Amino acid sequence: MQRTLVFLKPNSIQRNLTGTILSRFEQKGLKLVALKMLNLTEEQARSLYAEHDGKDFFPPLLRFITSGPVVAAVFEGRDAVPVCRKLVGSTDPSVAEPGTIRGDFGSTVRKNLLHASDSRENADREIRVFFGESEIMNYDCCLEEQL
Ligand code: IDP
Ligand code: MG
Repeated sequence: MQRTLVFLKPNSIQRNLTGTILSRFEQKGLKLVALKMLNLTEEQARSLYAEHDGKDFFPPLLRFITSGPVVAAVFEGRDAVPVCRKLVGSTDPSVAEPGTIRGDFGSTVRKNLLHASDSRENADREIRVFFGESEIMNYDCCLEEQL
C-alpha cells in the first residue's frame, strides 16, 4: 500500500474548494489517514520545492504558498502516488484534461490549486515535512474489501 502527500495551496482554501478537492480523492477510494490546516514556514516551503531552487518561478512560488493557510493530507491506497497525480492533472491548468482537478478548477500555472507527490521517495520526504508519525492514522475501513 502506498502513501502520498497532497496539499491544497492557499487559493483552494480561499475559493472554498477544500471539500470539493478532498472529495475527489475520497471518491476515488483513497483512504484519508492524515489531515491538517497550517501556515507553511519559509523553511518548509523551500524544502518542499527544493528541486526548483534557482528557477525564475521559485521566489514567487514560495511567496504564494506561504501567503495563507494550506491544507495538507495523506492518502493511502494501491498506487496512491500515480493515482493522485492522475486525479490532479497536468501542471498547467490550461492544458490539464477536463475531469482532473486542475482541468476543472485551475486557472494559472502558479495558482494551480494543489500539490501531489510525484514519486514514493518524494512522498515519504514530503509527508515528514507536514506530519509526525503519530499524526498518521491507522484504522480499519469497513469498505476495505471493496477498494
Ligand atoms: P507539479 O506541481 O505538477 O509537480 P512542478 O513542475 O513540480 O509541477 O512545479 C512545481 C510548482 O511550481 C507547480 O505546481 C507550479 O505552481 C509552479 N510552476 C511550475 N512551472 C512553472 C512556470 O513555468 N511558471 C510559474 N510557476 C510554475
Ligand atoms: Mg512537482
